[in-house]
Amino acid sequence: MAIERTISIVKPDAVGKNVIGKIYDRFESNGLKIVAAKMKHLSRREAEGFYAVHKERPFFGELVDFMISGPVMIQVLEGENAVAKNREIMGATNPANADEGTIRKDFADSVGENAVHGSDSAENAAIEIAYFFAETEICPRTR
Ligand code: DAT
Ligand code: MG
Repeated sequence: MAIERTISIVKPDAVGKNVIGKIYDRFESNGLKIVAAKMKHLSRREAEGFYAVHKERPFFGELVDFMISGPVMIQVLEGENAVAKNREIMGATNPANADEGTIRKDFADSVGENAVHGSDSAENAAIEIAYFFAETEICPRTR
């Protein structure tokens, strides 16, 4: 299976609950390696640009307001099948529908405030990684 990279964001609700480490443990326990990370309080413009694909959705304003309500922790995860594996570890968008043992089941309160973001395809992962990180900020750990 191919080694991939994906973007993960610990959203303001989970940063506020002080569970960054608990969420990082889920990645590491499942074989994903953190190869870059930064904490950032996004500007409105950064959040709107990141979620531009959703700009016509009715929840866009609410989503942007939430994403700039506090700092986020942004990381690049690397590993076999990283995009799909991270999505699996995250659980369904709505925590009410998330499987037991997933991040959203354990740490999210609602579909709007759902603890984590994860890229949904390898193609979008590449775009999202480049949105937040220069290649020189990424430290490959697989050889
Ligand atoms: P995901 O984050 O699982 O990839 P998505 O890409 O469909 O989900 O939506 C992006 C984010 O937008 C999601 O994490 C939370 C918010 N969102 C999605 N559907 C929503 C809804 N029905 N009401 C409020 N916020 C929603
Ligand atoms: Mg998505």
